[in-house]
Amino acid sequence: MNKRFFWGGSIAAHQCEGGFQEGRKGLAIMDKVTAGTYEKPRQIHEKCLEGYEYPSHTGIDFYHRYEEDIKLFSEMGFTALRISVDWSRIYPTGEEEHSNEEGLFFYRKVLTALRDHNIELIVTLYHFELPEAIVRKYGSWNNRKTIELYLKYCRTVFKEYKDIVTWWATFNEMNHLETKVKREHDELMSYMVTGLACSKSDPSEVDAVMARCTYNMTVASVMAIEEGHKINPDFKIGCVFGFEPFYALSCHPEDSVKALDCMEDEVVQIDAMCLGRFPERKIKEYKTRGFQVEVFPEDAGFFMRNRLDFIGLNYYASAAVGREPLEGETPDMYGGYHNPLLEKSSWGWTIDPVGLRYALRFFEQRYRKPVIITENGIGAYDELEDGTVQDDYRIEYLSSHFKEMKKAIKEDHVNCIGYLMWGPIDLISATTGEMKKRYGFIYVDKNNDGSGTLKRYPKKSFYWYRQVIESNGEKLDF
Ligand code: BGP
Repeated sequence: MNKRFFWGGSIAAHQCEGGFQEGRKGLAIMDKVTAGTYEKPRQIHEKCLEGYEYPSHTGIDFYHRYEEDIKLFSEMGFTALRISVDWSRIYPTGEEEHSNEEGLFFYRKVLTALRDHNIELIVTLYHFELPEAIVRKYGSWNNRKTIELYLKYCRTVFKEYKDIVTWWATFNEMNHLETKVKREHDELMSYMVTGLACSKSDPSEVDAVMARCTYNMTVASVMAIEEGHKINPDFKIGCVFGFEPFYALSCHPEDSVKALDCMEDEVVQIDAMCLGRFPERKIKEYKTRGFQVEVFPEDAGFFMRNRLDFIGLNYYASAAVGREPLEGETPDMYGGYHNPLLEKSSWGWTIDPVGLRYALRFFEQRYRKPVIITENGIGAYDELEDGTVQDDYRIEYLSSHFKEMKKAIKEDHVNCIGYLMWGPIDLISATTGEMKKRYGFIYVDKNNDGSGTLKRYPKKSFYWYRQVIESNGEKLDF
């Protein structure tokens, strides 16, 4: 493994910060989503109501405890941490003439603390954090006005931190719009990515709206790359995608074609940002389906001039598909079915370490770009006993994935330059809104109903990951 390999973790503002009414932060889309559980879906409210728990309001209180948390990451030997900046802390409604100094000051403190601990900063500019005023006033990414507002926000953040941040990601997982949202109009997923809940849109319009959001966000990403490189040509600007390899349910050739179709859906925007043009196959599809997607003549130039410096890969699971839907089976988050040969996590996510190697190879063959694994991990029920958690299951999950990542790097010569574990400290689950779905090396004493001391406790995996990092991925035993 390269000596400068990034070893660390990823967190997102709305899942950890809290302090939602502090520092003149505006209301963001996830501030209106309630807590839920695996069985009880999160609700999206028009306005925050009395008597409901909205987990983003308090998060794990990273807003006040970031110093303590960064110290713990440093004790594990992290060489990189991916955080997100919450747009609504910088421009509370998206439209202010001047940026919010308090918001910029907060992130400067966090970034400086990371720097002081020799932790490389990787900053995501949009991780499901959109000022809700933009949704109400302009209809979110369905309107090109949002591109303009996003670029203004990006310019502010790029300029403000140009001397301390090199690594940026324009968006997190916008590609879900082409998977679960397109196939099943998944409400929470469409809302997380755009602030528009599919089920609340006019059914005859919803596909066209999502197609426009897909296109506009993709253009916004390449435009932001251009802006960023103007501000500092040394910036490394990437984009983060959720990717699930699809296997064919049988060796029927058409099942294989179906699996390929599903993977192609997942990479529409990666193709656009790496290959220099928005995929022709999509433009044709939009036309055939009668959607009016506004394509400006200058867009082609932005795609051509601005390619990603790296790809961020969020990998959790693989899935299987066949020609026909499987009777009685519910498709997963990306629209695939559970592979009967593999185990599932307690939340039904397929556990497939080999899928990580497969995904890395797929990316290498298609794009030949550096890849950072920007998210991976397992959500599990943890028991705090005597001030720690014996989380052998987490260690087992991670070490099996590391073995496959190492094969991809050493045997397949994939250019993977870092591994960032999702949620190195327990935080709010995005899809279920609960605390009980824990990923971390550090346990946070907080319950689903918001109660708890918020005290932090290193788990067994904390010491194990430290040994992995210290040995640069060589010592995986425990
Ligand atoms: C990714 C998101 C993260 C994170 C992760 C795990 O798709 O980028 O924000 O939450 O999934 O999902 P969950 O928290 O629902 O377990």
